[in-house]
Amino acid sequence: MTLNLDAYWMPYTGNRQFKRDPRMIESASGVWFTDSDGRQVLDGHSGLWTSGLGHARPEITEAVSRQMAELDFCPPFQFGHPKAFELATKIADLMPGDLNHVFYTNSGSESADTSLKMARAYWQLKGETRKTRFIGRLKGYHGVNYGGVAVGGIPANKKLFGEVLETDHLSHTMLPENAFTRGMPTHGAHLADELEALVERYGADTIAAVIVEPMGGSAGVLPPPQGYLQRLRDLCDKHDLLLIFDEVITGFGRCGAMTGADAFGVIPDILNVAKQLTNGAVPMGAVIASTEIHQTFMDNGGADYVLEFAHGYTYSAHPVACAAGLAALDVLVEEQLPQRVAEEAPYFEALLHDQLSDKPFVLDVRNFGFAGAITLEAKGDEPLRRPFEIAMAMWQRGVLVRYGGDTIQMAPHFVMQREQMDQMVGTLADCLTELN
Ligand code: PXG
Ligand code: PLP
Repeated sequence: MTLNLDAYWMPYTGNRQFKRDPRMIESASGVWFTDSDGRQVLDGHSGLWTSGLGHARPEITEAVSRQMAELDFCPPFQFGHPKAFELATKIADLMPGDLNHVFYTNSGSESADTSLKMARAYWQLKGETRKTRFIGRLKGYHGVNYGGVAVGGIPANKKLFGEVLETDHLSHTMLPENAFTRGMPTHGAHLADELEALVERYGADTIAAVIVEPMGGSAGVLPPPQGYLQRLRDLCDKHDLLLIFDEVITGFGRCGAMTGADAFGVIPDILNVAKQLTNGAVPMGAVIASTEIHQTFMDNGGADYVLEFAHGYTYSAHPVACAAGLAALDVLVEEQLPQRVAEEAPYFEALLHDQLSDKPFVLDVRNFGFAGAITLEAKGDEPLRRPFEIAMAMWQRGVLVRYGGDTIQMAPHFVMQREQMDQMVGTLADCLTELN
């Protein structure tokens, strides 16, 4: 049977090129995919930043199968099931500071929009009814729903869709003088001071929150400059703005700590997760709020049978997702994988910089934890073409990496062995040389 490729309109994909030359993945195990030709392909991106524990973990597979048979669905509005509470407690225990209250979503995009609604509603409940504006950051990615797109800072994601929120954006932190920095750049903390100018322009009494990824992911791995996040935190405190960290990529181990907040030593008021929460096995996200924010909703809820937050998804706290999340977080903690990432990150860092910095077209190499990216010189007037061509050549040679904008991105599984990292980065180095 030949597969009809016509009906499926693929997300964030060049559909015409894909359907001409499909890259079909049929199974996965550990750090390996098997494609439709039976080839073993090294997964150099942990799925889509999702699957740090390795694919098809039996602990998760078994928990999900058991859950399907036991309770396949439970209405999340007005009813609950034990695993939703158990998982929330576990997540809260893993979060820094007093980030203790977990609101479930089904994706990073839903987490973004949930966090924005939570922030605005918080100020409404406090009587600060004018605090409605959001500050994002250029190159920021907060998913594809309308709120997330508005605070996001990637022009191609915004161009055709219109604006629905009052936003403004801080500059991004990818300074030319930081090119080829290993880990966190030394320059750029001053860019956080732009928040002062925005407060000056709009008034703190009109700004609800600042939302940033502690380490930029989608735009091609942007570790925060040293001191930058702390300055943002201080300015948010000074002007009474909520600070939201979008940790959809950095949450649960990627930075060599449980969260980006832990890795960089700065605690937000709201922290968004998705992806790694279930190891990618079942869609799930969450927004974790501080005690103060949660309590504000509870205190203003009116009669106790009346809902405090008019928000939620049919699939919030889905039992199968909760089972997957419980199993995934158990593995993450028991195998001490955030620590393993921290221990192995220097090896990955050295590999990236030593193997790639001197290769043709490479304008920058960036890394932190188990995240790495290179920026490539435009091919004529086409900045997107070279990363695509390189990634296709790598796929031919049995390594999957992500291409996006003018970057190639790598995200080793937390369990990846050094020889597999060697293969991944070595294949990239070869392709850069040979496609010259
Ligand atoms: N916030 C952040 C920080 C993300 O990285 C989302 C929100 C949206 O999550 P969902 O689950 O709605 O896709 C993300 C997702 C890449 C890449 O190339 C990264 C993401 C999505 C697609 C591609 O790095 N991150
Ligand atoms: N659209 C319609 C017509 C619906 O009935 C619902 C949910 O009941 C939704 C959208 C929202 O779906 P979800 O809760 O899965 O986000």
